[in-house]
Amino acid sequence: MAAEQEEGLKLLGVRASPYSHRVLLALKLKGVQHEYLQENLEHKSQQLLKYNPIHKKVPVLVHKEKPIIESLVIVEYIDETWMVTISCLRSLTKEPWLGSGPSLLLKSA
Ligand SMILES: N[C@@H](CCC(=O)N[C@@H](CS)C(=O)NCC(=O)O)C(=O)O
Repeated sequence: MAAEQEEGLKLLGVRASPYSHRVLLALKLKGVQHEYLQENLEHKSQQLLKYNPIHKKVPVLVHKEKPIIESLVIVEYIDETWMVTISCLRSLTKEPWLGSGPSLLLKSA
């Protein structure tokens, strides 16, 4: 289910952009696989112009060909779309000394 949801997920961003970082961090925290497409704001790509034709800004998250713009809106979308998988919690469950505690956290996340 999660892998299916992640199919065709692209992030158009710029490394130096704090807004792009906000989105990257959210994807990382949730452990969501995606393709990162580095933009050059001096020469905006056809993809950026296609997916954000009015503002022509990054970040843009493209999920199943649907563009989502504005970093805070994107973070909210990520949070609502990938409710359960939080990679840092997932890795905690591999620690034998933690028992089943984090599993409970995962279920309620
Ligand atoms: N409010 C927007 C701000 C996005 C933004 O300003 N992005 C800048 C890069 S940091 C950009 O794409 N600028 C290109 C331009 O203005 O032409 C968000 O939170 O996503």
